[in-house]
Amino acid sequence: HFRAVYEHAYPADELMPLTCRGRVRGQEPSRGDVDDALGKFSLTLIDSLDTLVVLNKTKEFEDAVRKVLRDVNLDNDVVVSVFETNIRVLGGLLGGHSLAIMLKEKGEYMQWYNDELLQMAKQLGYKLLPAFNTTSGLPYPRINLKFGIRKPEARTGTETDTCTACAGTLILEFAALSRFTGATIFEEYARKALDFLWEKRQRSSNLVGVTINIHTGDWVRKDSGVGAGIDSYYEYLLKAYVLLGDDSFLERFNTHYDAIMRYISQPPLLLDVHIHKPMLNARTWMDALLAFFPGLQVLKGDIRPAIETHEMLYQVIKKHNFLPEAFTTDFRVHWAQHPLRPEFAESTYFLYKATGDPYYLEVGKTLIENLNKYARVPCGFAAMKDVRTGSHEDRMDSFFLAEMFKYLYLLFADKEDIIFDIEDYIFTTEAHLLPLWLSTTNQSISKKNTTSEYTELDDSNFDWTCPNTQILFPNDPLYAQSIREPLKNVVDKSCPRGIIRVEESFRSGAKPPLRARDFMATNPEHLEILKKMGVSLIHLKDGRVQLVQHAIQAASSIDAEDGLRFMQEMIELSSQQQKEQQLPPRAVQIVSHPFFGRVVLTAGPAQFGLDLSKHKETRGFVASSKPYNGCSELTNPEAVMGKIALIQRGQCMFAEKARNIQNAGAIGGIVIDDNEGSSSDTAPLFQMAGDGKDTDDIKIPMLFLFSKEGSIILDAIREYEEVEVLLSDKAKDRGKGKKNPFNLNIHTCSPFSSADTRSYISFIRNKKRLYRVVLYTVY
Ligand code: DMJ
Repeated sequence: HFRAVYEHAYPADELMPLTCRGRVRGQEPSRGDVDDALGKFSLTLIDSLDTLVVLNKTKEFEDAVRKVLRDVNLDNDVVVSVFETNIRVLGGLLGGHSLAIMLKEKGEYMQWYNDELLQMAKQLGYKLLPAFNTTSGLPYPRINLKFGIRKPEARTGTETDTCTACAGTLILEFAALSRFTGATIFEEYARKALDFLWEKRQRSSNLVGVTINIHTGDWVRKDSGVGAGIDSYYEYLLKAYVLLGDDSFLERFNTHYDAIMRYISQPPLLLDVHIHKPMLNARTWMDALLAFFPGLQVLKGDIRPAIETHEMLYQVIKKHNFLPEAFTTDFRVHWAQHPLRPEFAESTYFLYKATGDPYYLEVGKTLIENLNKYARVPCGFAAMKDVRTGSHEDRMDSFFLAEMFKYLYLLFADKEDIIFDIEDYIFTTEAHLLPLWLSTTNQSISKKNTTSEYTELDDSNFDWTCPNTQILFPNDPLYAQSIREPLKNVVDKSCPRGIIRVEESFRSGAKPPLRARDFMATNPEHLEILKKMGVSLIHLKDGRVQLVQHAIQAASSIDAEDGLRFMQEMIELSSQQQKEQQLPPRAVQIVSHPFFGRVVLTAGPAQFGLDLSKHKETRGFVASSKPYNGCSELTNPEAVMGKIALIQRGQCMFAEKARNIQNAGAIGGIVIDDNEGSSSDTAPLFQMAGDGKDTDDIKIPMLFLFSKEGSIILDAIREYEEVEVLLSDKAKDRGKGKKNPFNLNIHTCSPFSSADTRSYISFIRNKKRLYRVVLYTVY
């Protein structure tokens, strides 16, 4: 496969394995951010240099280094990602240099080598430095290799945000560069960025968000997990401690780790939460990047949750052949692609090293078999476009050779198969090898003293010790298996056998500590009780709240039963309230040419304004309001006067929008969802609630359309300008038996089906909020 890269792609950055050619940026259709890794610097060649040595391809390594020195230009007029260039190219050059000097010292290969890769690394390091020219010290996300930043020719430098991992994954490469060369500036810059992120952590939860403003330090995205956008920030804090021996990095890592285990870890799941309200889950799905986390937990010495999460991920892989880019909490595919990411192989390698359990070799074998069976193509390995269909994408990212090959090889390699002692090195996030002796070289940058800023963590888990298999598995070779055993069917989709125990539990008449009718999602005490009962609260994008119970996450079996009772009460409350509060969907019908009433869009009603079920329909031409969100007085009243105004959802209450368009003279309003891709086919309709005040002043009818339906009207305006619609209770030609969107009381098989299981899905309304209840029960 290295040969395939040389033959078909070199000197291009990446191989296109389906068409057997190189991917040259600018010559292929743009793929957006993904292309920011491509700097016309033979990315795959540099990223895979040290893999060649690990695989004992020393001669090939020597040739590859010569090619890099002869052909690679780091001065291209191309805008690249600072993060990707650092981990793949700077890391690749430094990993190559580390092994080149190791080989030279051995006296056989690389005798001619005179630190040339290091000189290239230094040149690249200086090219990245202008990115740090911000008051915060956080780097800009992109830089032009030739023109730097901000100059007009640079075509970059106007960005305001970056991801936490992007700003926090520099210290290993930058410190190594400083220590190899004696130029301290690199380590200083990387430290400054890390210091700033630490300062900005959310102080009550000790979590960081996904995206931060590089000028103000404000969190732009306040959700927090261990996957995409944050992952390697945590990894580099722990590894910086290992490589540089600076205690402050370990203290920071431990503080974050404590928060992760408190809020994000919901074994075997790792679920994103809000940094300000860490008891609230922010998502119903997990991304594939978090698969590195069990490997990091091994390095930290916390093996039990590492085994649990890894086992859950393995079962997802067995179900879909690969880890989908994102999957739901009930293990369905959320994003179907898989770009041959190495994170799971990485964790498998570290777990095998920690446990010696041959189970992990079996896991590795499955990974290799699946790669050969589903991803191998004549010119290499192709990314999966959709793990469900097995379709391919013409893409083989450089990390496939840099990381996947390395970790899979190392998993099966004996000590004698590797020509150097791998234990003398640390793996960067791109699996490049940096020698641990750097910790005692050129230490001119002052270490931060440990200060009272760090909370004492009262837990032996945070001892200043390295993981030790003797302590981790005291006299029990079956320890890892005993942790995996209860999880062995966690993702299994086989149907449960019975529900007797659930019903028995309810017949006993016991009441949960929190009654469903009293529950308020804003009450912190209620949230505590929920957590104890294994019930997670997830805020959905459309404003609803989802309740999910995983009985295995409850504090005890009694709490789990309480959780069940609570969920059962919620379901009962739901069906009761559904009966009371059901509202038939409304319709927006396009009646003008060329639609003539044939296009009928399902719309949600409002709890205020003209009730279309009691009054005649409203007919009128549509006009977009300005501002489009309708949150302030309209600047185009002449355009909406006597018309039905279109307004975008968000930024203020529905009632406020209604008042603003009514004041401008509109005869009705249609609010269009701002969640791209939403549709009444896939999301349940809801009523637009008032603002808690008297809404009698709102006289015009208001309807809600999801984004897909809304864009039909917007497209029609673009094409025909004059578009007339009818807002009504129900269009006359609509079929009867269309399913009631509120009436979803579905019994399905739970993914947690190690034994008797049952799940319910139901939509309920409680205290004017719509809840979706999903109950997973495990026995
Ligand atoms: C790699 O480039 C690195 O591991 C990075 O930290 C995130 N993940 C990709 C591969 O998935």
